[in-house]
This record gives sequence, structure tokens and C-alpha cells, in this order.
Amino acid sequence: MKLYKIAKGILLEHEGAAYIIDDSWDKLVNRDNLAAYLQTVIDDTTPLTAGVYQEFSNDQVLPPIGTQEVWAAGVTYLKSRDARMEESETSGGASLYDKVYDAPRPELFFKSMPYRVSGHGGEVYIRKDSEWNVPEPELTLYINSKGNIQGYTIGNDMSSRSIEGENALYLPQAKIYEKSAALGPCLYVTAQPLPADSAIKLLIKRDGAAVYQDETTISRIKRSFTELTSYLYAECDFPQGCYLMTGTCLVPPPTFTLQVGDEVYISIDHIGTMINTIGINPKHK
Ligand code: DO4
Ligand code: MG
Repeated sequence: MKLYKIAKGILLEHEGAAYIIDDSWDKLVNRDNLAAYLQTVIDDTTPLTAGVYQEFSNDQVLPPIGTQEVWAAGVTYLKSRDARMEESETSGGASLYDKVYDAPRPELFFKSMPYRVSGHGGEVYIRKDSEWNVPEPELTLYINSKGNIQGYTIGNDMSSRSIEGENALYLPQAKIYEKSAALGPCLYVTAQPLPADSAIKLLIKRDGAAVYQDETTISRIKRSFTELTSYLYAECDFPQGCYLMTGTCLVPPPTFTLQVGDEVYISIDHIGTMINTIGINPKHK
């Protein structure tokens, strides 16, 4: 089942039919057994007619988030560890990444307030003071206030590799700025965990042509989602639940940096594809 947040409300899509849910996003998603609840909505609601469904589908898709914080896990895949060790070699910070990959405690960091999050079709920004920038395609969990995973979405943890590589203590500046996070296009709600063989793909286009393309599966993650969740919830309460990006598993080669106008396509099996265009904050041009 897919929940879309659109300008007209909340659209639920399931098996080719669509339903409008009259509720607030926070209240709707923050329940246990969300999938079972949505099934009762489907059973009790008349699906939209094809014409109305079409009209709603043309509506702007907003990021599937209410008032929740967005957090992120880091160095959860070998690919991320290796790329970061390489980029921080001259600053002497390489061993930090090695150690955190193997340590019992994962790297978790605050990523975004909802108002900085872009949705499918929107822009994500690169920083004016950063010369080396990449998108980070990440499976993102929606975890309710009780600490139970209720759904999955696609995340982009935009990162400045030059700022993080200069000094690991600059991580918040490399990671947190206007439109440095994207979530979308929907929240995929399922009672079962997302299959481990689910593919995650990244495609970057420049002037319509692919300049980077790769894919892998989420099974390559070092840690379980419940492990990441239990560290995140150990000493923080999230009254409306929380979104947790689970770390990047795809990193473009060191010669690659994003440019304004690039299009970033991130696809995850069962969830869909989120497309964003790279921009720069007009205030900071
Ligand atoms: O260690 C810094 C951030 C790591 C990260 O964002 C990732 O692995 O996805
Ligand atoms: Mg990341």
C-alpha cells in the first residue's frame, strides 16, 4: 500500500485503486499495525473513480512527512566506509570510519526538520561553499512513536564530500542546509519487512544523458533496521514517530561532483522512483 501526501490531502493507492483519507499525516501514520488499519480504510471506503483518480494524480506530490524529525545512519555499507576513508585521508580522519563500521554503536546523526525536506519532483540544493557534492540514495524507515517500523520511503541524504573530508567535525555543515534532504515519492506501508533482495538504484542525468548509474541491494547493509532503531530510540522520544535514513550504499567515483541542473533518480523496489533536480539556494547565489 502506498500513501502519497498531495496538496489535496492523503491518497492511498493499493492494487490499482485509490482512496482519499481525511486525516492528518501525523495521526494517520503514527499507529501500530498501520498496514492493517489501511486495509480497514480500503474495506470501508469507496475507491475514487478513474476521472477523479486522474485529477488527484496530477496534483503536486509533497514529501511524505508531517512534523517528524529526520535522522540518518552512516557508514552502514562497506561502500560508504571505503569512500569516506578515501576522502578523509589527508585530514587524518580515515580511521574514524573504519572504527564506526565495526563498533557495536552505529553512527546516527540528526539530518533535517520537515521544512527543509524536498519531495519528488522538487529541487535539492548543493552548497555554494562546497566543490564536491553527491546525492546519497538511502532506504528510509518511518518508525512510529513506540519504535516500530511502519513503512519505507526513498531518501536522499545530500552531502558535501569536500566539507566532510576536510574535517569529520564539519559533518553537520556537510549534511544540514536548505533542501539537503529529500523524501518520496510515497510511504510504502507493509506488515512484512521490505525483502532483503530489494534493489536500490541511482541514476544521475546531465543534459538528458546518464553521467552516473549503479545499483545494489539493501541486503548489503551491515546492521539490522531494528538495531538502528533501538539506538535511535534509546534516549530520544519521538511523539509523532521519526524518519531514519539508513545509510548510502552507492557512491559515485571521486571524480564525480553534482552540477546545478543535474537530475537525480533514486529507485527502490516496491516503493518507486524519486526524481529531484539539483539547484542552489537563490539566497546564496
Ligand atoms: O559518516 C558520515 C556520514 C555517513 C553517511 O551519511 C552514510 O553512510 O550514508
Ligand atoms: Mg548518508
